[in-house]
Amino acid sequence: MKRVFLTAALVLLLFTGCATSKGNVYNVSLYKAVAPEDGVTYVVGHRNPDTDTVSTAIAYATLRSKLGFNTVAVIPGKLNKESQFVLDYFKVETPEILEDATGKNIILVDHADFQQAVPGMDKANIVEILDHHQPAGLSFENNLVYRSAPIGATATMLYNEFKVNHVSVDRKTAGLLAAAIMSDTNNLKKERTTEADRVYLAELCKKAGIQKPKKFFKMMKAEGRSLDGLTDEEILLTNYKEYEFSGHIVGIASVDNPDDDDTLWEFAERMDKALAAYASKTDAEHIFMKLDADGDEGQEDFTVFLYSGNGAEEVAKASFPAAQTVNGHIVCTPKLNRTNDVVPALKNTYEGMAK
Ligand SMILES: [Mn+2]
Repeated sequence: MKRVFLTAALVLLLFTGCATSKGNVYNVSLYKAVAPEDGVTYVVGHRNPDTDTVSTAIAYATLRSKLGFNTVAVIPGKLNKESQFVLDYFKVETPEILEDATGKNIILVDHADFQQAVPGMDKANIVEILDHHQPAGLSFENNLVYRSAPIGATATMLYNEFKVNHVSVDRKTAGLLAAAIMSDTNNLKKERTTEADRVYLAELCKKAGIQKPKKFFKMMKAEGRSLDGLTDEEILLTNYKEYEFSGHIVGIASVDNPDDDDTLWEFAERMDKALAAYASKTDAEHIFMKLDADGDEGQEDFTVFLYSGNGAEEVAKASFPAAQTVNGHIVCTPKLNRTNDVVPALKNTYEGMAK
């Protein structure tokens, strides 16, 4: 009987990874190894922040604070409407904006790419990265903790951090993380959604008191999609990221057609102009926008692929050879996903140009 108990205890210990009252020894050791001698460490996500990036910055600062580390969440710029809705809904205060990362101790969440980071990040002391994207040619002088996983949301990795550290997730944090998983996976419908995203989302919804996840997701999306009061440039920047492909700096925006399809082509014209105007304000050589629209009854949803910059049209056409031309615009059916379709296709085209 005694032996059975001992074996059970040992197995439990192995699975929990040496839990202590202060959390998991292994993880806490990692945090300690990178903790700056003094001062605060800031957690920050990518520019033009989305719900995953904001929620994970807040959640990670909460977790590390509970483990005794001086960690503060900041945001890289103004929140989009969806994220603002989520923070308001769970009564979470909006973090301060970090304008310049120079000389600061930093944890990056939801990106591993200077092109998408707060200015000055190349002169910051980056101690940790937690991300679910492909790393983009970063190199560091110092050693750091770098965790990356090919899953639906950084929020899924974050919830896992709470679990392995044996820190319970409060209602607000659970709400932020649940919303983030829904947002990044389009409520578990995106291709890169994993079993972990599914299982964790269900657990988080329970903890957050979200009884009807589908209804919550719809409400969140409706708030996010509302373009009321936004300028065309703000619409463009609602979901905009910059990348570097073979030495070319490239911006990719993603927007949903806000109204019914009658106004789609008018909206596309407006966005065309917004792209051209924004092109003069950024370092990006080419800017693209995937404008997603609903198909007619029984038809597939599609993407209108807009572009701006010298040579951008050729890149767009070479990247999507199967696209059709409708009303003078490049149209891809079924609709494109930025991570799975647009980024690899453009990357490939620029690589080909470099040869
Ligand atoms: Mn994300």
